[in-house]
Amino acid sequence: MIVRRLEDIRGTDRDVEAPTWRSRRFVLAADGVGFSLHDTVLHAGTVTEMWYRNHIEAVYCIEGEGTLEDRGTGEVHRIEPGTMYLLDDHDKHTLTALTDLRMVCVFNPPCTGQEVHDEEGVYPLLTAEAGEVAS
Ligand code: 9YT
Repeated sequence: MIVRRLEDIRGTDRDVEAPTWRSRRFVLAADGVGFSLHDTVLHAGTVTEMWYRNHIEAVYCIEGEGTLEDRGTGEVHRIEPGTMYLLDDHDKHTLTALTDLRMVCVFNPPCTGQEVHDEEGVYPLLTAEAGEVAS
């Protein structure tokens, strides 16, 4: 059994800052369980284009308000606490944070913690061996 607390992750290499978000990674590929689990805050007033070409992601909003655009269909969904979206078809999407948006994210295959969004918002497919060391 593994128990981790947010305060233990803060300031470590599991606490990653990007221009529009900060993500605390509770579970990563190196944990060897087939998914990763992230607590991500998208900063108020930001717009983030993403496309997880290599991953399936489920996202559950626990704080804040925003919108999610499906760039394939043009559909726009309201995001608020209690809303979950599942990117089950590698959907290109845009997340607009009207306030700080706090999201619990699950990725399969798991993120290693070393991924960086490329210009299309894609994460490369990395393996635990290429990525971080288990802790
Ligand atoms: C909601 C979302 O996908 N944000 C991007 C960050 C990602 N969850 C991560 O790398 O932790």
